[in-house]
Amino acid sequence: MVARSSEVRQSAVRHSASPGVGGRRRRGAGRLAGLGLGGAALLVLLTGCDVGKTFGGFGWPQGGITPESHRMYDLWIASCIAALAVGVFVWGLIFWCVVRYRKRGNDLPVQTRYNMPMEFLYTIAPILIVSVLFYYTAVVQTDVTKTTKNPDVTVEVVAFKWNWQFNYRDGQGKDANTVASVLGTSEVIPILVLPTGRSVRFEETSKDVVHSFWVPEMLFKRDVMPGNIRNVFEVSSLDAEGAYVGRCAELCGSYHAFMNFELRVVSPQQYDQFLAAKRDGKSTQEALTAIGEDPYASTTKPFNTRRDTANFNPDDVAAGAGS
Ligand SMILES: [Cu+2]
Repeated sequence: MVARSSEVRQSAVRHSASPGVGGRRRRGAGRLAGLGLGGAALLVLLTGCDVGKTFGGFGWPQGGITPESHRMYDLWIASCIAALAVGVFVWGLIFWCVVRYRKRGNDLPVQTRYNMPMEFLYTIAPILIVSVLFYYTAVVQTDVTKTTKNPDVTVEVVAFKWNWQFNYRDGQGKDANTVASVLGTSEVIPILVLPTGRSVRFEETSKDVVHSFWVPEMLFKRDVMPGNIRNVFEVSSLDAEGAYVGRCAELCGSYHAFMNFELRVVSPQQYDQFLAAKRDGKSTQEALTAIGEDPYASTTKPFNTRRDTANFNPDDVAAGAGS
């Protein structure tokens, strides 16, 4: 049966005009729960925790080797926890409303339009959440992209179709000099040797098109641009010795997928010896052997470019086509 409009209006007014002590208590409890969840999320944001490990990093790669990578990881985990807290709170409210206000008769449920405290809460709560997320994102981003005046090591990363050259520099900027260099070829993967515990500045430039310098364990990649743009970023230290694969992460042409390199993190003493050996004119492989390291890359290997065969139509080659 459809109620007449005058009955509906009276019923609605009756309900909304007298919410009673119980209604006020319920609203107060809801606000308290919201504040509690927000506070918990903030606490996690501030302190960081191991929840990420339990949930596989919420999709974020784990195993970063720089302090910067850990800060980005913590931000991601805290953001996920905050999003989940808000989500669980909203889901809870939805289910609570479904059960609490399920249809019991033909009376219209309590109408809460123009409820100023509610409207205020709906507006302020999202603004607060976004502000907190924005603040911590800005803090972490500023920290991760900051550069210093005197980093311990400066490397010029030169990308070209389709390999890498790493130049160890005696200062910053274009005018500094290269004191040693590692050049990749189709047969030998270039190995970028760097020390633990020292700040490293990467200055990137490309000889042709846009490439992208990416070591997954740094959780950071940055485009390598041609021309006068010299992209620069720093890591305050590398924390774990080892070999890490590096890749080009920008589609740059036919052999883009072959543009791998290796980052070899060694002790500061080994690094100094490596640089000294390179300065003495030794090859990269000889210098690596001199410091007791594997002379060749262990995380990736040169790809067979098959440039001398028609790799797309081998049958045509056999038949003599195109010769
Ligand atoms: Cu590339």
